[in-house]
Amino acid sequence: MAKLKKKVTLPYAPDANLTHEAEALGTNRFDDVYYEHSTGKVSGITQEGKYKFVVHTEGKAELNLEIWNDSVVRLRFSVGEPGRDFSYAVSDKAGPQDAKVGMEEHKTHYLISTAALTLEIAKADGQVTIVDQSSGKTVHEFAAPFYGRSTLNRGLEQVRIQLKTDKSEAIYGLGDKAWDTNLQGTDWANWNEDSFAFGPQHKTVYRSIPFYYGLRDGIAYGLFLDNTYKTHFDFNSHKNGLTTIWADGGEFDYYFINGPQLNDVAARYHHLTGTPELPPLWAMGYHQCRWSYYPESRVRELAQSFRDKKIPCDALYLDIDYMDGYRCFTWNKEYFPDPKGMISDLKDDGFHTVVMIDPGIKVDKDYHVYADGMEKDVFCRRTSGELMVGPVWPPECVWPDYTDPYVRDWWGPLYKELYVDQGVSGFWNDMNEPAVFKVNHLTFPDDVGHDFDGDPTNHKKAHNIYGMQMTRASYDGLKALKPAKRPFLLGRASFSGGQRYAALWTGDNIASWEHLQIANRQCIRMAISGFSMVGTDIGGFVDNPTPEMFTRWLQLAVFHPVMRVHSMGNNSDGAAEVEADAVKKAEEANRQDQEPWVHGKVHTKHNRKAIEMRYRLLPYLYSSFQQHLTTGVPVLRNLFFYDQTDANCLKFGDQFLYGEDLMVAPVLKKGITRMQVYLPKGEWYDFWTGDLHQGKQKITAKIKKDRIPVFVRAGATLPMVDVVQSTAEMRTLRNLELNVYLAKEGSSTFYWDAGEGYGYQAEQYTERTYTIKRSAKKISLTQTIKGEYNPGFRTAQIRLAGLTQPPTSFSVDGKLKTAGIFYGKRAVMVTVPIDFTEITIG
Ligand code: NBV
Repeated sequence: MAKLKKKVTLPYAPDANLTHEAEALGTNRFDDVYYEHSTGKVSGITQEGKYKFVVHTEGKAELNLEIWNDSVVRLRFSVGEPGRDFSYAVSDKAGPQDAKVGMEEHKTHYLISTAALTLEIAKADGQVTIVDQSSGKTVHEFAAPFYGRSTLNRGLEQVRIQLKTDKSEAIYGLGDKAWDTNLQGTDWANWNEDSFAFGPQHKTVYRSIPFYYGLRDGIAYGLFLDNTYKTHFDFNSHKNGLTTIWADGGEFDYYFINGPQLNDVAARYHHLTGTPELPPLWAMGYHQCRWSYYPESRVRELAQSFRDKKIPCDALYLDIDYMDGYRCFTWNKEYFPDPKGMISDLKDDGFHTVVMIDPGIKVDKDYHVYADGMEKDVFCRRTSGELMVGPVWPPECVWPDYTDPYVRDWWGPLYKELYVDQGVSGFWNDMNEPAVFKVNHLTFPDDVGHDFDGDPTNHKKAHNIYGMQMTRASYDGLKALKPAKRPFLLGRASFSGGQRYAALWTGDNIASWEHLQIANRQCIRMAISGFSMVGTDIGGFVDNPTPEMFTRWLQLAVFHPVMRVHSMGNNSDGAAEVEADAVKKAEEANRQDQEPWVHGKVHTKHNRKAIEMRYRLLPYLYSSFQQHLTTGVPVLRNLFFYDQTDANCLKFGDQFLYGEDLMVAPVLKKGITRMQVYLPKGEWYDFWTGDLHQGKQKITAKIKKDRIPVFVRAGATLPMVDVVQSTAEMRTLRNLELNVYLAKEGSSTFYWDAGEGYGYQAEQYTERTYTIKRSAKKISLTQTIKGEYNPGFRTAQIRLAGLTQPPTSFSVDGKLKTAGIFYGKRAVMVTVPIDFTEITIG
């Protein structure tokens, strides 16, 4: 390795003050010197076991290959020997498994193949090319050899690959970026950031999901870079035909995921990084939050208002002010003298209480969490050994090192009093980037040390997984405290795989039309990046929405798995003033409320209608979530996941699919009365009117104030219920609505269980598949039932949409039914026993 004195400006480290300046000064000492590493010539490949290949190189960089299955390959470039084989992101249920693997040596390259792809490794310099066998097309093509750079002062600071791309290649995914759907021509970084009032151009937001999809010449693939350092994705932003991906350290350890369908990639990525457990049903109800509801009388008044106004609601949130002086796991006794009593009364009325827990622990020797944590030495320390101390809400905080399994085990039981003794239902982990007030870089300095599960390192490597490990510690702790309950945890920062521990909300957005559009994009993008349990601060966190904007936001959020209104009220952004009585007084004087009834009678009516729709659709939404867990296909998907060959599906980027059967076209602009909607292939029913439309066409939808365009796939059966005021009331329902949207054929699956607990893992669920078959003379709807759970419904009201004339006969399981048939404007209705096997309509 030579000390380099090249006069170069490095394109990927514009801040690197390296050799050239010093050289210009005529000295042989430099601010820093750097070393470049690559694989160099490949001298051979050896196969170790069934699925692993070691590529022997003449350069300093090494390449290890693992075939995880026919469609997923792991490529691990390391400078020097590969380090510990460890990942926070990859699920421990995933790993190399059955695949047909073959290897051939050719004059210029090696070929490693599976049943789905062929990998070519160039002998000259280790460059990799991957061909999708189903199409014979190249989907992954190095433009340069692997590159690594280390400097004398900073150590290894860059590992990088460069791929050939073309501007026609569409790029999707990458987590919560607020930008347009297609990322081609843009560049991004992943570094979890407390991004208060972020905008679409914000390069780093709250989460790091180094995973993207490429759709290249009709063929989809995915690339997941399993590296926790700051990572960078430049998708041809210099218009040079290159996608450049690099990390600020570690290994270039990545998974190439073959398609050829986008849905295949989504499902494989899910399998790799894991799916969460089914959330409790109440978590999919409507949630009301603000910064902050207090004191107790206000919380009670809030709950009462929901019930009085007949607006359904399942959860009320308490933001930081419920705590005693921002001490996590404590109550402000002045505001909440009897938390247990309040929570229990709320529960009786169908409300779950969710409270915030931050990672910043107040430095206060009389505070049990701090004192115990100090005794057990759980807080992060700098490399000098001193504690990492900084301001968040309390002016001096310390932070548990959640990357240490001992600390995670210490953290979990802290929830006991709130969760077990006082009955709090769910928790909200905020500020876990980790956010630090007052400093421009918003987080810890790099020299903070972390255990990293037994492989100590600094904050540069641990930053992006800190929040995820906090949610892991919380989630595991909650599960251990109440093993029979499904935990509900809402988190902010996360990393790939973090979906196993927490639902997410997108962070501190703004009440603006632009942010309504961002909310839509971010939720879809998060869902296709692994996090289906996602939502936004409905109405916007910063500023106040107009009544129309708020209603449109709610109408969209009916289709976001987490449906929560949140706002900052009249608070400051915290960084400016930590404890300010003045802010509290101002807040009291001007509450800036954001409940669904604050915008007058007409909007209250629209808002109620949206929330009622959410509850009416819950059986469908819950079923879709369960399907997502089994198939790995995201709950929310862009239209092009439905038909990736149709350019209009990309053009109509704001439309999306929810589950298998619904397509939503949200209204994201002010004052709209008409809107173009694109219907992809197939046939689609208008959810509101029952009108049938042919697919592959644009239609002009008339936009009403109290709803947004929603379409149902022909052939679907949508399970729905009557409006209830909370999910607790659902248990009393005896009738299930089956909305059948006729087609030649089609089927849908309804999943239901106790909505809580783990009985469903022991057959206590019911999974009912409805299949439609329509011929010239007869229509039949059959039901097959799996599982042993009795859902409580006794009847099914069948509502048939799509009949052009009244049917002449109805029979249920072979018996002719003459009474109880209603001919509505949009559908024909008939009520039958819930466990019917076949309904035939003549
Ligand atoms: O706890 C106060 C807020 C919270 O309402 C919000 O949802 C978080 O994203 N929190 C941020 C801290 C305030 C920072 C301005």
